[in-house]
Amino acid sequence: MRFNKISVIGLGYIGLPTAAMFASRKLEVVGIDVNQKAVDTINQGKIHIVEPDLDMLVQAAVHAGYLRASTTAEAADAFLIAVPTPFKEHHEPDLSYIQAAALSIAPVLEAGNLVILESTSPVGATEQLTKWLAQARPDLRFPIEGETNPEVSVAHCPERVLPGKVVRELVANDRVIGGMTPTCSRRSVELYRKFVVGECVITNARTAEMAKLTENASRDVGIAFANELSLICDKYDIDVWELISLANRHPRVNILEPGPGVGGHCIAVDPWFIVSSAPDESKMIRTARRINDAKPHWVINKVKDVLFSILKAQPDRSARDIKVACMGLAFKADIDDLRESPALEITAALSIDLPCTVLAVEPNIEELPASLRSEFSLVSTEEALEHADIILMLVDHREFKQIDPARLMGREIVDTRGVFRHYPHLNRAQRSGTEETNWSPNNESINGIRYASRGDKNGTTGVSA
Ligand code: SAJ
Repeated sequence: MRFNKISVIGLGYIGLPTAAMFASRKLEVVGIDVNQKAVDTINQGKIHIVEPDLDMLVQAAVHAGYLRASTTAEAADAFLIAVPTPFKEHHEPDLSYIQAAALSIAPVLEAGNLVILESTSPVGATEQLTKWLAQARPDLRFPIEGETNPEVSVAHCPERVLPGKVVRELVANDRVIGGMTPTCSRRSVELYRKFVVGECVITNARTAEMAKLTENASRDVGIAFANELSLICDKYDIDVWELISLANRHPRVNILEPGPGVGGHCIAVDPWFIVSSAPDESKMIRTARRINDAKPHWVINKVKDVLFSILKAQPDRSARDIKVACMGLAFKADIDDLRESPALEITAALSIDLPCTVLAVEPNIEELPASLRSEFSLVSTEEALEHADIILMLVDHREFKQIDPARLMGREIVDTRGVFRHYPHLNRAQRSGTEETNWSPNNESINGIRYASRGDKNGTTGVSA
């Protein structure tokens, strides 16, 4: 079949790069989004999100006339739905965006069209999408309820690209393609072949839905293991980064990294789609979610411990005089995405709980979302390093890894990401904090950095959380 015109519904972190990728192959692409500002930005050849190389791709596609955006659906040969699937109360999946997308394209659907659901979805969602389309267009035949000769094909092809590497992974990653029928799968493969170099593996819609949820649940369980280790190490005064790097020298061990918690709109969300539909069977998946969700609270308590230690050691100071720099707000390194970010959650909680001044640093955004502006202020890395008493490292952004250790002189550090793990003197200090390393929290002889690993030794605290 010929795909002359492709429509992508939802121009976010997945939809926009996918639309640009088809356009880069000289196919006519129209992207549909409810956000007028995003539509206007894209039509100027610009982008409204931060993603490496995407700006160039979109600019080229728009200027060459292959890509444009609109708020109204129009007829096309193939429709790709890439809208959010958050969860509602009790962690149940919210399919309202998929339903809205279905209702928006239904009036322009024609016999011979292909509809692909890319949004990460609970098992059964593609079937539900097909039902919504069939209800809206009783004049067309859809691949449900034993229909042997559907006029419209429907498939699930979950996006699997990593924010920060989207452009590369869209082309290189294998795709799992689950059609409502084998023909739906084959037609979808034909479409993705326009730009996907990875393998397109065919299965059915339900298995494709579950495959995507399994990938993210597997990563969540792995991170929960690392986060649990960080708590155990804290208790035993062991450097968790060193521990993991040693264990990972075993040929069959590959432990992930601890952090301040798990963020983003995928890994912190998708495992619940399994738990909510199979609650009795999903014990490990649920426990992992809870471990990762609890980590931000643990970090908040660590900062409070550090604050109390400062006040104990310097009774002339009051908590109001203390400045806490929260380094990073995004949910992970080198992106601007604040959704479900543990760093943001921690920063907001500290600014509410503590009388201190909270300075937030996020090099990837220009300004704070309006809802946060009254809670804390956004400052540059430079300003934070100049004024902070406590440096709380929350995201391992490129800029933070380049901080000169000498700039940390006299500050208390809580490093949830191991950003400073490669500074040998800090690591030595973390391990012992004793004379053995010629270091103590009150002795600033090693680059003058006050940095202890865990616990409150000698009255001053720094933590590698
Ligand atoms: N994180 C850790 N430790 C680690 C790895 C990650 O704390 O060792 C944290 C990150 O800091 C972040 C969160 O986990 O807060 C999630 O980050 P991530 O890089 O693991 O994943 P996402 O959410 O950016 O993208 C994931 C990817 N899924 C897998 O790797 C299995 C991606 O391929 C998916 O396309 C994406 O979810 C999605 O859209 O579902």
